[in-house]
Amino acid sequence: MSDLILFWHRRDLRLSDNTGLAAARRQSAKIVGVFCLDPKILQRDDVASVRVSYMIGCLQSLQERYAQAGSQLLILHANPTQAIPALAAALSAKAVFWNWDVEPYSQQRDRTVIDALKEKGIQFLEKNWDQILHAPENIRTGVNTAYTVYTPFWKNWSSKSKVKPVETLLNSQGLTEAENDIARQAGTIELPSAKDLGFHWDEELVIIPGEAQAQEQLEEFSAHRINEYQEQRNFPAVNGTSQLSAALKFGVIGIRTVWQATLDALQNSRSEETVASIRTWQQELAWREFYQHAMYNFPELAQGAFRETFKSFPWKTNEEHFQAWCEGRTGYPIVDAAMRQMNEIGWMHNRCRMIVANFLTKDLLINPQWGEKYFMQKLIDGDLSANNGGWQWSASSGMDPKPVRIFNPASQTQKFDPEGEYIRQWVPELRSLDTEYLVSGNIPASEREALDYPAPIVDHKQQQRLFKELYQQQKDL
Ligand code: FAD
Ligand code: FO1
Repeated sequence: MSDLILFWHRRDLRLSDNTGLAAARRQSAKIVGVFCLDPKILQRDDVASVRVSYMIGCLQSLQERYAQAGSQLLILHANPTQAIPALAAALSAKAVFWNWDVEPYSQQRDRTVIDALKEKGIQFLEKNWDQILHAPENIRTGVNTAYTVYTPFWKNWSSKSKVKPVETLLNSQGLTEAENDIARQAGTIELPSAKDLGFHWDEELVIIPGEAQAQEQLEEFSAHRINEYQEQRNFPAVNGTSQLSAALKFGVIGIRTVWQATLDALQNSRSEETVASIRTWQQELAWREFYQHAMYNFPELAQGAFRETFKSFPWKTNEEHFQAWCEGRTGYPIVDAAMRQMNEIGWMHNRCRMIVANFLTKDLLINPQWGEKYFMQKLIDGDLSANNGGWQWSASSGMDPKPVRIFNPASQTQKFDPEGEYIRQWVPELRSLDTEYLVSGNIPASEREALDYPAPIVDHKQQQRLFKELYQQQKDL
């Protein structure tokens, strides 16, 4: 057995502030990375081309980082439950290390890998968290149950001290020529392009892949925009949020580094407003963690509604309405702008994610699982826990103490896109219309027809009543 530790990357595509990688480096001077392109994930029907393109870009950049450190990132394209233990055995690695993940698929995959490694007498790192600041086991209610409500979760979570960023892998020995040959025989390949894997994204990526870019984005945001976050974050026409979600999804930046940036910003803060803004951004990071803990504690969330009332809700199955929603042709300008933003660039502003999710479930009365899947098919940051959490929150089917939440598209536009700037950007055929029409959504029929813009596919007031009736019936069952 050699000194080699294989480090298996999955959604931690970086060398800096990586807890598992730092633990590996403490135990050995020879760390070689491996990423396994997993057909079980890549062949699912909810994988966005834009997300795979971003991931491949991050892998390219990670390969460069490994080369600079004196080592390499190997690539496999196979079932990891066989390929990872087989590669480790072929290279006589003493251990395989990786960071744990909350997703149900991950848990099952990793247990199988652990069994195979045990059989081969290869060590592994026991349940090491990296994506989150606190292990789910450490954030429990007074009666030792998992939280199902955000506010008390936040109180507990934010009161706990947080680990500082861990050391970056700066140097490591790599494989010898002979070991490289062995690795090739064990199935390692050159990194394919997203296209080679069947994913076509020809547009420029809205988020540039790679660790250096994510770090730069964090520095830029936490030096300036974080101070106005509370005020700016709700306006989709404004660049008021960090756009770090894809980097956080794939662990292209470490969460401890992100948290430290908020502490530094607080320290430099000169007014109550900036402190409040930074705290608000910290709360968003806590939402991310709340949903990850929730997925870990209640894996059944991935299968459907959390609340009993919604487990057998009579959702409509109107394919035409669903298609109009997907394409951004509902006749509701704010909904259409948002869907077109996502279809075109693979990212959507949070305010708009809430508006369109609310519209699909409360106005079209369509099962949130349809929308959840469509989001996963389109988003660069598509993430099971955050997406499922966001959809269940919007559908009122999840962990939200408010029984029913209904958004009125016109009042949302009035509050958050009062000049129709965002609508004009994403629905070009409406650019020349008076702002009043864009905001109210009451576009005269003659204008609509001339612009080839659809009439509203449903009536908001009527659908709101219908939803409430159905909800009441379900509750009374
Ligand atoms: P910022 O406002 O800068 O927030 C910083 C970070 O905090 C984000 O990058 C993200 O990691 C986290 N965060 C912020 N808000 C939330 C939230 N409500 N829930 C969980 N984490 C949050 N986020 C995803 O990362 N992936 C998804 O697939 C996803 N799907 C969503 C679906 C719906 C229906 C809704 C309502 C929200 C969804 N979100 C999802 C949460 C949120 O919309 C995005 O994280 C946010 O818009 C990303 O932009 P940002 O990085 O500029 O966020
Ligand atoms: N992780 C992998 O280890 N291999 C992959 O091929 C892979 C593809 C992929 C595509 C889209 C996406 O959103 C995530 C992807 N991931 C991949 C990361 C994945 O989130 C983690 O592997 C999880 O642990 C799976 O539960």
